[in-house]
Amino acid sequence: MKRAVYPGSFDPITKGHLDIIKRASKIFDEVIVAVATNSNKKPLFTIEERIEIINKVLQNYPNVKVDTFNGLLVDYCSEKEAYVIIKGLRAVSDFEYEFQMASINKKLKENIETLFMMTNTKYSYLSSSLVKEIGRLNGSIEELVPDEIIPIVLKKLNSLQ
Ligand code: COD
Repeated sequence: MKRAVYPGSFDPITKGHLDIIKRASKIFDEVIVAVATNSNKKPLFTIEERIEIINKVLQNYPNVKVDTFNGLLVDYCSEKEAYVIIKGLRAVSDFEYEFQMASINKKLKENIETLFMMTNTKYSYLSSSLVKEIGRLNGSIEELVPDEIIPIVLKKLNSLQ
């Protein structure tokens, strides 16, 4: 079975993430969307909330699983017998960081490949941070996150104000 891991913070999942997941699910037998629990970023949603949100969005994709991991990504991949890490690339600005990550991951585990997928151009500006900032400032997030999670994101942002 060709299994790939798509790791991230997904705080929250955006239409850009979803586009990568949908495209990857056509290439691999199974895609694991792996939510990192040890991110340095201060999250808006708890890990449990993020898993619930992602499951809601991906309920019609039977070959996509949602999971969490802590520790090194490559160790998690080995444990799951997944030898491909999927990353999304938006712009040149993503490249330097992602190149560094792919190189260190290759050094840590040589049998694991990082596969980069170019963003759909209509989502090339999109990030979870932008969604949070726009929502917090009462802008429309309709084009940015999947429809079914808009109320969840707005409710969470409002609860913090
Ligand atoms: N279009 C396409 N792709 C996108 C878009 C978009 N609009 N937005 C984001 N993406 C891609 C990102 O480039 C990334 O590949 C993925 O989607 C997830 O994005 P985020 O922002 O949710 O996730 P990050 O960047 O915070 O995730 C970082 C990791 C958790 C993957 C990383 O920190 C990690 O691997 N941590 C585990 C510890 C480890 O092993 N570190 C490396 C060795 S030191």
